[in-house]
Amino acid sequence: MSEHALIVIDVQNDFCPGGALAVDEGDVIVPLMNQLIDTHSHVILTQDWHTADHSSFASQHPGKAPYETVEAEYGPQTLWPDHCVQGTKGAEFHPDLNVTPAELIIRKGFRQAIDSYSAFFENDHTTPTGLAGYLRERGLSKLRLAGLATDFCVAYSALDAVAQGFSVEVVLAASRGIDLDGSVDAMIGRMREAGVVIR
Ligand code: VGL
Ligand code: ZN
Repeated sequence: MSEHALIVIDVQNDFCPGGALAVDEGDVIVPLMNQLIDTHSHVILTQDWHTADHSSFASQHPGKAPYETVEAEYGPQTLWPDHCVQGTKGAEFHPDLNVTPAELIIRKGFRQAIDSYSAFFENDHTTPTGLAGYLRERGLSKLRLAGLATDFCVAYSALDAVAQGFSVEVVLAASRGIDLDGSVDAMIGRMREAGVVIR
């Protein structure tokens, strides 16, 4: 069993083919993710969990379309199709994901006025989710991250994790990206520069 804590990012129906914000091949990672889950003694899941009127949804901004950007109080915010609404099928984990061994599920993006890509901080980069404190109290300093999407929730989680002093690996084979204007390559570059080990 690896001593790394595995953090499984947002493997939810809405990020898989047929979902509201489908990531290409988002479902293809599930068998490999299940192998990773089997070989880690600490497994943590994250779950994007938005209110139906969430401010990151283009539907809440008259005249705006998905993938456009608005200026939020905390800075620029990309607008998305409605996705991962609390209590819906789309917000559920992929049905084949082995969620049973998970010791913690961190939900994020549940406050209407603020999005949260990172598992550690909301998009204001100051409101903590509590995950860093959890990991520290449990003595878990080595993290391995994978999931959806490489260039958003995986990348921002990895960047925050190194900034918080954790040792961080991202497993690309068990991740897939949204890729807006080359954002996958850009975010992989930012992660490497910050000291994230890309596997
Ligand atoms: C995500 C966009 C909006 C992600 C979540 O999980 O990467 N991306 N909400
Ligand atoms: Zn979201």
